[in-house]
This record gives sequence, structure tokens and C-alpha cells, in this order.
Amino acid sequence: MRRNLKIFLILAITWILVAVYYFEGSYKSRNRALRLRDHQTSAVTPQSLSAEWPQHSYSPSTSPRQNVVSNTLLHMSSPRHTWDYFDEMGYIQKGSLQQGEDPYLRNRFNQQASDSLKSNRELPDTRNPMCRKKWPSNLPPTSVIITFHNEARSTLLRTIVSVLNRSPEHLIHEIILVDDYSDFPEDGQELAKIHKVKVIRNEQREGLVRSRVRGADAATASVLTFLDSHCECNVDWLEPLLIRVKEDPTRVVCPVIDVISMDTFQYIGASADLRGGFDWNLVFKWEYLSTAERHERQKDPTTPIRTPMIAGGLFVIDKVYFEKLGKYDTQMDIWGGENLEISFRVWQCGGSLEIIPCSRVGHVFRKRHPYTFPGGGSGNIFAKNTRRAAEVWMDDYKQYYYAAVPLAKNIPFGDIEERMELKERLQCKPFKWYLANVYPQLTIPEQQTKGSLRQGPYCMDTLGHLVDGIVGLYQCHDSGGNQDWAITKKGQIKHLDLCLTLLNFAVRSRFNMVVLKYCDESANQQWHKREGGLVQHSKINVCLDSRYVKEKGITAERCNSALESQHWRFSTK
Ligand SMILES: [Mn+2]
Repeated sequence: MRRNLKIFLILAITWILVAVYYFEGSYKSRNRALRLRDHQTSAVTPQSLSAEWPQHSYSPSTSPRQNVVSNTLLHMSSPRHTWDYFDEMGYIQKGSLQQGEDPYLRNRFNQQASDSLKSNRELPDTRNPMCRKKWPSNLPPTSVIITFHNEARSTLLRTIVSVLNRSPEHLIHEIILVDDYSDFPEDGQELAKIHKVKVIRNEQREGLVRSRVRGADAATASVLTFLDSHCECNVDWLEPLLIRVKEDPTRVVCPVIDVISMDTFQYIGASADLRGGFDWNLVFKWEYLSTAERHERQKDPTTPIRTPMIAGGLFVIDKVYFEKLGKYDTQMDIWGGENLEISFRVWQCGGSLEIIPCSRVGHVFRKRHPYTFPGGGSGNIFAKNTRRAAEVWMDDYKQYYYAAVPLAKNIPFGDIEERMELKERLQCKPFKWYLANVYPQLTIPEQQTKGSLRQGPYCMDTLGHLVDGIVGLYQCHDSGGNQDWAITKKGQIKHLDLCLTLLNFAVRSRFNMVVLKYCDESANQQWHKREGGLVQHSKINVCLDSRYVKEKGITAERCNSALESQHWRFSTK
């Protein structure tokens, strides 16, 4: 009898333990990030509620109060620490794809794949194992600023949830969503119900730069964190960034940007051996650190990487420093060029840019822009913004940009006086300093002499032809244009970015075709001047010849200094 009682007691206790564990577990497994802002619901009275959780004054218009109480079980189990949760399923469903709709149509990524994933899905920890340590927590809290235009609901929500779930609670002061005039205001508005989330909506399309400045102006924490609207923050992403800014507020820091597949939404770790750079076309690119640098980094893979350029979407900056530095150039439209501008400005005006390898944030990279560029195609707006950056920050070096992208010269870029004054006021260093100290890897293109290639009164002329076109002869007019040629040190004969190219090396008795191709490093494009005005191919014994110009354009025929049709005079007049 006694024994039965014992067994009964043991069973009963086990049952209670299991039950407690189960309820605790179901509570903990709730998505912490999705707690609603207005109610810490429970059996407590309204007075004690407001005392415990003061009503915030932010976002008055966009935060409809929620109906109290949805989960009685939670109330009973833990009356002072229960929350209402955001209805994730309902929110996503209202933006879901129509039957038969192309899942790539709206966002240029596979929305189906995104919608099918939970907002708090697990991610692989892509950091170097040396980063897996306890990070200090006495850091300045940050305002996270996320701007968006017609973002898919599931990616936007997952960005927010990953911020809230993978950051220490006290370090996220608020999340400011700036809705840049999306088609459906509810996409953003509904998210204002979530704890810590504040939503601002533009009355018209402003673009990334003005939206970010609006978000920054509304921010109340001392550190700003800019994120794209299709990101996922990984474990301990925030602390390594905040430490660097706390130590020195002139540091502007970025995480390593991992890749979220636009097709499957698989999360893929990116290399931490990269920095941001560019060529003279001023388009951002990732480049590998040198072998020596990589070798050096193996000693401590957690050390920050100085980067000449930031990708632009994700970074942390001290708020006072952001303002002192002149925020952003708000005359830049929609997208593009702003990362170039802020990168030059930070470096030239006394700050630094760093990639922090222990901080990882995933980003959905796409091949195309999903949204429209009002007021011009994406190319024109990109060129306008880039010109503004080049004109303000690059001094005479901007000539190399215009040489690489000649069409940019025709794009109006507006007034830059204010930014020039800013540069003056902050006593920023010249671009020459930036090149020498920050980006010595970017080499200056060789000096080219421009001129015309003449035969008597006639000049070599593109006749307006472009890639794969032949060139001919035309009366010299000495006003450049189609008769403008540069001869480079490598021996290229170049018109803008097109080079005179020998089509093949197998020499025929006549008609060895010469056409315009984009300049590259290939031998087909290398020529050298010979005695007597001959222009010979670098590899084989053929020379530029105008004998067959009427039928085939300028061709390359067996060199013969007796032939007038092979005599060329390069005139720089
Ligand atoms: Mn993006």
C-alpha cells in the first residue's frame, strides 16, 4: 500500500513537471519579437499596466489599440509577464501571391519561398568560431532605421523579427520603418503594432537618401543602424558593431553581408576576406584582400577590415557624427551613388569605414531592381547621383570617371554648392589623399594623348559605328567626335571605350578585317607605330591600310612602306 502511494506520488510529480515544462516551453517558443506594443496583457488593472509599461508617445496615428487578451492560458500561468502577439500568419496572408501569379513578379525574388518561411527561422552561424564569445553588454542602444518601398511583407517582417530576436533587448531602442510611399500603406502601418516599431510614411516617393534622413531625424537613440528591408540579422550581430562605434564615434561600421538566395531563401555565409571597392566607372564591387593581408588576418580573423567603400545598405554610425558629417546628399534621387558619396566623405573628412567580421547580416541580393525610378531610368538616376559624388569629392580625378563613362557628361546633376561648402567647413582632405592612404589599389589610368589619324585631308572616322562596326575615312574636321582617337601605352587605338581590333590572326591575302570592340587586354587590340607612318599589328606583319576602304573599311594588309594607303600621321592638334 505504502509502495503504491510512493509510485503514485512519483507519477503525479512527474506529470506536473512535464506539464510545467510543456507550458513554459510553449511560452518560450513564442516569437519574442512579435510582442505587441500596446498591451502587456494580463489580469492586472489598467493603472498597474500603464505604470509597468508606460504608454509611448510615438507613432500616434498608426497604432490602433489592440483588443486585450487573446490567450487565457498564458494569463493564468504568468499574469505579470504575458503579452499579446502580432498575427504573423494574418499579416503575411494579406500580401500573399494570387493563384497562379509569377512569384518573382512583384519583388524580383521568389516571394513564394519567402512567404513559406517563419519570421524567426533558424540561421546557420556563419561567423569564424573565434567570434563565438560573450560580448560585452554595456553598449549604447541603437535606433534601427529600415526604409522600404513595396517590400514583400514576409521579408520585411523577417528583417524586423531578426533584429528584435537576435539583439539584446536593451540595445534596441526602437525600429523606425520609413515607408517610401509604397502602394499599400497597410504593409507598414500594421507593423506599428509590434513592440518597439515605429512607422513613418512619406507623402510622395522620396528615394533611399531622403527616406533615411527622415528616419535618422526621427531617431532618439545616440547610435543609428541602417538596414535594408530584406535582411536577416544573425546571432550577436549587433554587439561587435556597437563596440567599435562606442570606442570611437568616427568609425562607420558594417557587418559582413551574407547571401540570402533570391530563389530558395537559403542563407549562405559570405567570405570575410573581402573589402568594398570600385573601378573608375564608380560602380561598387567586392574585392579580395591581397594574399599578404589574408595571411596576416589568419592570426586574428576577428579584426576589423578597413574598407574604401561600403555597399551602402547596412551600417552603423554615431548619430551626432552622422549629423556633423552632413547626413546624406539629399538631392540624390531614388537609389545609387549614395554609398560612394558617404564613403568618400567619411574617409576624406576624418572618419573611417570598417567591415566587422564577427557581425553577420544576410541580405537578399537581386539581379534587377523591383521598383520604378520616377523621373528617369535607373541608369540616368544612377549617373546623376554618381556625378554629384564625383563633382564634390573627386577633385581633378573625376576626369577618369568621365573617361570611363563618357555618357555621364550629358546627365545634369543639379546644384552642389551646399555640399562644396560642407566639404570646406569640415576641412576635408583631397581625393589625392584618399587614393594614397585609403585605396592605393586603385591605379590611375595611363595618360592618353588624343588626336586624329590622318592620311592627307582624310581622317580615320568611326562613321558613327559602334561595337563590331568597321571604321572608314572622312574629310578631317578637327572637331573630335568620330575622328577622336587615343593611343594607349599598351598600343590600343581607342575611341571612347572601343578599340580597333584585328578580327583574326590568320593572315589572308587581302581583307583582314578590323572592327571596333570594347577594349580589353587582348593581343588583337595591340598595334605599334613603325618607321614611315606604318601602324603594324603587335603580333603579325599586317598594317592598317585604307586601300579597300570603300568596300571593307580600314583593313589590315601585309605591311609595305611603299604604299600610301598605309601611311598614317597621328595629329594631336
Ligand atoms: Mn537590398
